[in-house]
Amino acid sequence: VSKLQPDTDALDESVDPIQRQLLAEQCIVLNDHDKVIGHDTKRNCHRIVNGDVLLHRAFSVFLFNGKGELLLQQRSKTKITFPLMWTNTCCSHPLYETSELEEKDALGVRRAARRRLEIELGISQDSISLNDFNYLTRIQYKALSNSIWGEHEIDYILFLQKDDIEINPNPDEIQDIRWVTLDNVKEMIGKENVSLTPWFELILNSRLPVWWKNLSNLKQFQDHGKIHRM
Ligand code: DMA
Ligand code: MN
Repeated sequence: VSKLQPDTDALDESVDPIQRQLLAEQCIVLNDHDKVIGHDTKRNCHRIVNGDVLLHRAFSVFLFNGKGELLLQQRSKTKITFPLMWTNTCCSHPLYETSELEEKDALGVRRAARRRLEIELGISQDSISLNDFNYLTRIQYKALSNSIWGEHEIDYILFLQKDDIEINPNPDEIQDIRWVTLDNVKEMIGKENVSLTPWFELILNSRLPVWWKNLSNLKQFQDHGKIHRM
């Protein structure tokens, strides 16, 4: 879609080698209505060009245990965007591949979520079925991380409640994890050394509390009709 960045090689020098390889992944480029209009590399989908970032498809997983605690992660210090910030369980992008492009029942996004839960948190793909994800709604937002990298996404919100999942965080992706109640999250806010990602903060300050209180009754919140712009 875009061929706007002539200085990619020089820029990539400053990125951690493991995260640098991932910059070649093909993300799904969208119009404002979540219609696929093309694809481009993770690099080009997160470069700020004239203050703007290409709109692309993403997902955010919120994993709860049987007690209703949410698993948070602190992003590793090598992430190109929002390093060391605390955020929801797992976020990433469905790739521009047939299986992850499937839009029926958000199947492509569910597959991508299961793939990334394994990569980031070591959760075996056998331990989660695609139906376990409760797809709630879509949120569109833009947030710049620094002067080079940013986000501009339509983010599919996926809730998942399951007990006894074995978790082995991948240190290339995750610095730390923590199971929290909503009160715990509120306690974290404003603490020195704790900052939250912009999308997690947006969701926390809008619908997260009501969704969280209704974990066994989420059907009422399922809404594929509207994209919530924040
Ligand atoms: C991107 O997350 C998706 C959202 C919703 C912000 P990310 O930067 O963690 O992506 P990845 O894990 O693929 O680097
Ligand atoms: Mn993104």
